[in-house]
Amino acid sequence: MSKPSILVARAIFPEVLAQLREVFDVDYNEADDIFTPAELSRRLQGKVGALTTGSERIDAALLQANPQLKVVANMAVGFNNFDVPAMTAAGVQATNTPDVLTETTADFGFALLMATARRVTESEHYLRAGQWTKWRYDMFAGAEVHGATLGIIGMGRIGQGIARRGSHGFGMNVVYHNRSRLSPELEAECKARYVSKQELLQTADHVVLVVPYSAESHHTIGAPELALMKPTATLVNIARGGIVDDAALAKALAAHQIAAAGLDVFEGEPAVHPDLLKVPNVVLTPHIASATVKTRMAMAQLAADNLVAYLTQGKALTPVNTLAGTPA
Ligand code: 8YV
Repeated sequence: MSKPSILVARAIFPEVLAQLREVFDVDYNEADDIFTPAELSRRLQGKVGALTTGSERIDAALLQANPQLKVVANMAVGFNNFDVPAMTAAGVQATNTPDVLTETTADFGFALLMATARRVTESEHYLRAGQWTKWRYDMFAGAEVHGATLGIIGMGRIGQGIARRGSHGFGMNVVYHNRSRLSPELEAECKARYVSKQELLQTADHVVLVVPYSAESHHTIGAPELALMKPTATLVNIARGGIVDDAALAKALAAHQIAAAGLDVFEGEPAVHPDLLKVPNVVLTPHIASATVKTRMAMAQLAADNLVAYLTQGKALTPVNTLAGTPA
């Protein structure tokens, strides 16, 4: 009997690919390049499943051109590359990789916060450029982290992980803003206090963004929000490009309206707004918050397990949408 055909849309761990090849006939795109929408649609012809990596757009046009498609497993917790209502209407199961990346991503949020507040990359560039010839009392003097006020926008699993690190590890005063409040038990565990977005922006020394991307969260931080922040404050975005208006942020950084920013995600990435590359007070990383060997392996494994579970047993492990007739 022939095996069902799937597409693995970008390079993954060889061990995980080998497992998939035992069950499926795999069309593998080993290249690092992301497919254009037309290429993706063409490569999906005849495929019942796909493993995507968070950037491949799955929309109504693609689904219409590929009515045989049954499941798309995203190797990411975020799934803003999916048009979920269109997938549900087409009877296509969407899956993501929650939980396995929570702590690693929260670690990185803190790494970026520390690097930004303490001017780590800026000072390294200075040293590498041979400019370190003497010591000065104010050389790369940054902002305190311990004991400071940490404001978290988006209090899902990763936001809670950052809150715990801040309150328990660094004695920070943690405030958060979210669509809904946490339970009193979770607020106590995270030692985090719910405040309005305005209060958070006005009082936080460090603002970390961990909110999922949607039309509603587009430009959560733009010029008006940056104007509310303290001139000594730092901003960290480990959520998604588009949550921050990057052009407005570059202007605010150049004008020292806020002290510094740490960005792992960008509007239109992998392109980065050219004005962000010109300002020294920003730490820039190429969307690596979940990038430890162990976590990326766990993400790939879970995405692959979702494909196998859905296509062999009709039930995904971590579904994003609920389809009519799916077993509970
Ligand atoms: C991924 C992410 O590495 O999980 C997410 O939502 O942003 C990252 O962990 C990225 O989407 C590529 O898979």
